[in-house]
Amino acid sequence: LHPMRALFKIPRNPPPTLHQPELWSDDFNDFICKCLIKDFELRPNVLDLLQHVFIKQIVGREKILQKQLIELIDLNQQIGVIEKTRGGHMKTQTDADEVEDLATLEVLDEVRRSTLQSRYGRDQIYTYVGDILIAVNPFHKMEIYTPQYTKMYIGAKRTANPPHIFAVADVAYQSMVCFDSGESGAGKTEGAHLLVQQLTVLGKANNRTLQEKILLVNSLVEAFGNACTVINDNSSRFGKYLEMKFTNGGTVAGAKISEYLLEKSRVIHQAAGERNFHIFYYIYAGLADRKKLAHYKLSDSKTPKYLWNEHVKLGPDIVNNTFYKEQFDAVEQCFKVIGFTLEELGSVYSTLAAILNSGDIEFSPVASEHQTDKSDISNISVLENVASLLCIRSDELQEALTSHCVVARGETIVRPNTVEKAAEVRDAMGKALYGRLFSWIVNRINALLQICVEDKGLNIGILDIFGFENFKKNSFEQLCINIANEQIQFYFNQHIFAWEQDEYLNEEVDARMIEYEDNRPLLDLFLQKPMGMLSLLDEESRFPQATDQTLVEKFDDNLKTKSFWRPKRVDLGFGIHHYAGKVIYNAAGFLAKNRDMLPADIVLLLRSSENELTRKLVTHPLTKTGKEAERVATWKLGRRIRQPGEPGDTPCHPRETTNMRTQTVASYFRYSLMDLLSKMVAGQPHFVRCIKPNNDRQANKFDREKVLVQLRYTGVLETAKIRRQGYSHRILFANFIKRYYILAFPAHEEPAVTQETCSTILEKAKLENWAMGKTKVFLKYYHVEHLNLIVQQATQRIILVQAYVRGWLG
Ligand code: AD9
Ligand code: MG
Repeated sequence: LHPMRALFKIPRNPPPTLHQPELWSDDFNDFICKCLIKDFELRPNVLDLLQHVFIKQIVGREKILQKQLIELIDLNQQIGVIEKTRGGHMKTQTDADEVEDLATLEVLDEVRRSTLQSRYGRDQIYTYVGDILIAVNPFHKMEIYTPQYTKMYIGAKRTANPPHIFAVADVAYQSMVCFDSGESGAGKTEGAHLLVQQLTVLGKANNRTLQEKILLVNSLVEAFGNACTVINDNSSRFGKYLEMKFTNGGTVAGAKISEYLLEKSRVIHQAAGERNFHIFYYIYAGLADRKKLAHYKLSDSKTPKYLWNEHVKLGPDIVNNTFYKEQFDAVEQCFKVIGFTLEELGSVYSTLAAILNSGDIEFSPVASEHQTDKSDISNISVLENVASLLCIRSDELQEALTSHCVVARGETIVRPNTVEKAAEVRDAMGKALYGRLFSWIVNRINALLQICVEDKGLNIGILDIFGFENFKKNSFEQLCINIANEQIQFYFNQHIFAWEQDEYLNEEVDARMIEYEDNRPLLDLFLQKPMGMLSLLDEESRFPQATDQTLVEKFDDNLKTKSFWRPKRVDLGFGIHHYAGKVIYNAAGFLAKNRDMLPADIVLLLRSSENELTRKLVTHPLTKTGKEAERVATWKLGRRIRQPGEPGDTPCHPRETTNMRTQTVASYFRYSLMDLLSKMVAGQPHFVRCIKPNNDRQANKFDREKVLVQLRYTGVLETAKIRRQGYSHRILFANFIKRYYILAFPAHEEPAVTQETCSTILEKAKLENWAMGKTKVFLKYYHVEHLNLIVQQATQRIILVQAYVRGWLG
């Protein structure tokens, strides 16, 4: 043992490094005050140089040395200040490229972006901005999701490993994770998958099959809810909220999916270059492979109309596609593992086949002198196929397609449908069947995965919705999608600001100084009752005489805000200045889409099906609330289906007319949004902001402009703005004084930890616009920059003095 160690009780522990400044600075104060040296080795960088000298010279010279050491240590302490501030801010400015958390940067957008870019160039696709994770789509397979990575992130401190989606899993308990961004194809769905993967490992179930099932659920639901678009081959066409339940012991105990806003219109029509939902192609190829096409009334040479587009013109294209076949096998396997019965599976296939067949039903005008608006079915065999797949009577189906009920003079009569109207009913049936099938599958999955869940256990919600959309032509679907994004953006703002505001409130700091882009007025524009856009839409939808034109005029008359305008030269056009940019919508079809009417004849007919699933699709209390089915069911009780051969205008039972109104899409949408919001509010949300680096889906290509636009959309730049406008730094009095007191007080003095001391320092530094809380100093980013700068200048002088002291001691 070195005699000095014994004498001064120098610990044998390795000296703390410069990276642990908090360890040495306090000890140093102690060291000065209490004895000459308590822990010599705590400051190796300067003092170890002097150690030998000190040991040699100490005997008999304690008093002098003590004084000199105090001086020296004082200087060291100030050097420490510098190192400490460098560690926080100064260093990060020069090393912006290395930064893993952009929130530690005090620099502007340009650097943030280039930080992302340099990181991306090194395949570091994840970066934090405070508690937000930014994920830049790599568009190539990365080796960072292996079991080793899984292990590495389990239970690790966030700072211990590079940013990663797996790190989110650990902090996500009892909270929700939101995947949302401005771009389709940015990687939300992929990210959500990875997160679920990690979560199922974390929540290592005794019940291994449950774990597997939860992983399968995602793929299954996506086969039905995703489709190939011009932007993304696997684009989510619905919003998905997956809740994973854990026991108090942290074991996965169950899962529940909620689905939002499935884009049903895709079933009957796809935009140029786009496709129908994946499952249709899978089933087509899969059934062909098993020689079962004929059983499901599908042809191997003629593509159903609903699947026809410029890429897939011929049956064989689909039939011979091995990828589709494999996917079909995979989907079927998922169904089976999750617990669907073979009978249910058969019914699902029949329903899908019925939808495909129904698209091929053709109508022709009936040549008749008096009733030119009548229609007839030109290909009865197709109609019969549909009827047989749905286990309903074909004559009744024909009747339901080619005629409808109207109320005239208090009496309900059956009127023939025109060819156009009949085609509308056909398409409405296809859309409704698919939408309800999707909901039924989701509900069934929920029932099968709802195993022994304790209510008290932990809950993690993962939200993966479709991002903000702005196409050449934007319709009702885009409006709904964008309102949903607006709502989530609002919540994002709330979350970021609520946190700030709370802190200001607690600290009694005047919070009015913070400005931010609040999209609340826009949400009111959409959602307010009774004068918001959705309410106006519902109101107009109730008038039989209303048209899309009157709807737009109604908007124009009632929505008096800068965010809404009517562009010239676009007949049914109206513009909305969304949070994420300006979008011009075309109101053509809004009323019909909002009414989303499935003629009661069809509902009644389907309910008479001999197939249990078909019946369930129209009676099961699905997510679209049981009310609709109930109302229709009441109405249907009195409905009598006209037998073939009966005269055209047949009076029906008066009860049929009671409350035929079903829930509109707008009101259902509002309900879903509120539901979603309540879930978000209930938990502490974590945001994952997915960024698409280029439009070509290419690896290693970083389009700077594109990324900047998205950073704006996703609010990352907003967050930066918030930080600049608000007080980005809140420093406890004691820490503040420790760091900056040398700017106002002599180095050896220890000023009291009070508001006054802090004010003195700030005034001495000639700073303005800071705020004083009860326990913290509130500073803007530039205040800190300035303070650090003048401390740095002071240090230059100290270093000179130090050199002198070293010389003296040497
Ligand atoms: V949309 O709004 O649903 O149209 P998403 O969900 O944002 O969109 P998605 O997750 O489907 O995009 O990602 C698009 C494609 O990017 C995927 O099919 C992958 O090919 C690719 N991708 C995304 N994330 C990753 C990743 N972490 N690693 C590798 C990825 N590839
Ligand atoms: Mg997606």
